[in-house]
Amino acid sequence: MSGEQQVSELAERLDTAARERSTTKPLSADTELDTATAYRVQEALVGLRVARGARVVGGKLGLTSKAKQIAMGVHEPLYGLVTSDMTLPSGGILPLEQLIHPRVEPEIAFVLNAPVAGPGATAADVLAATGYVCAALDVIDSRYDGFSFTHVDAIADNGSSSVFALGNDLVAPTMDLALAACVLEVDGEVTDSAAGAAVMGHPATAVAFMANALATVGKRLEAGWVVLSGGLTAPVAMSPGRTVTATVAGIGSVTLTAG
Ligand code: OOG
Ligand code: MG
Repeated sequence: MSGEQQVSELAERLDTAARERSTTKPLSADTELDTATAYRVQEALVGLRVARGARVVGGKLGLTSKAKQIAMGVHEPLYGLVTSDMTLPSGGILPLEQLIHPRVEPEIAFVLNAPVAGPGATAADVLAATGYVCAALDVIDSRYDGFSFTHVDAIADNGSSSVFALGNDLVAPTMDLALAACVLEVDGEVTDSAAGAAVMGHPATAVAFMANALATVGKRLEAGWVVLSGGLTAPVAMSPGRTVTATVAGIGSVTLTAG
C-alpha cells in the first residue's frame, strides 16, 4: 500500500465513523503511525469536509492544559483545523443526534486580523496579530472507542473536533489573559474553574505553538482565522437537556444546551 493511499484510507475510516456515528479502534492499534503521518491523515480528513463544501476557518489546540492531559491520559499538545460547518451560535442547541459521545470544554478563542508565521512565533506575536478574543465552548467527539486514544490517534482525528460556539462579546486582548478567570457552570451550578494560565502558562503561547508547528509543513495561521487555545478544564459529557456555560472574566460568556 502506498503512503498516500494509506493516509487517505485512514482519513476515510475516521470520516465514516463521524458520519455514521460509530466508533473505531484507535488507528495506532493496527497501523504504525508517526506524528508527521498523523497530521497528513488530519489534512486528508479535513480535505473530505472541504470537498463537501466546508471552508477552513481556523485552528484549535488540544491537550494544552494539565487538566485536559490528565483527563485524556495524553500528555503532549496537538493542533487541528476547524471548518465552517463546525460553528454553532452561543445559546444554541447541541444536536446530540448528530454526535457520538460529545464532551464540552471551556476555552479562550483568538480571532486574528493578521497572519502568524513560525518558526520562532511568540505569544507576543500572537497578541499583536489578534483582533479580539472571546469565550468559547469546544465540543469534542472522539471517533475512537471509549474516547480512548494515543497522541497520534487524536492528531489524525483532528483533535476530536466536532462543533464549537463562540461567545457574542468580542474583546481586544488588552487584559492579562494568563490571569483571566474562567468559571464553568453545568445546569446553573459551578462545577469547575481555571485561569487562562492553565493553558501553557498563557493561552497565546498555545496559539504560538500551533503557528510554529504549522511552519514545519510550510503553513501559517491566516488572517481572519479563529483559533481555540485548548480546554482550560476537564471536559463535561453532554446528555439531553444539559446546559453548559463558560464565563471568562473581562471577556464574556458562551452557552450550549444539548438537544
Ligand atoms: C483531544 C484534544 C481536544 C482540547 O482542547 O484539549 C481539545 C481530546 O481531548 O479529545 O480540543
Ligand atoms: Mg478543545
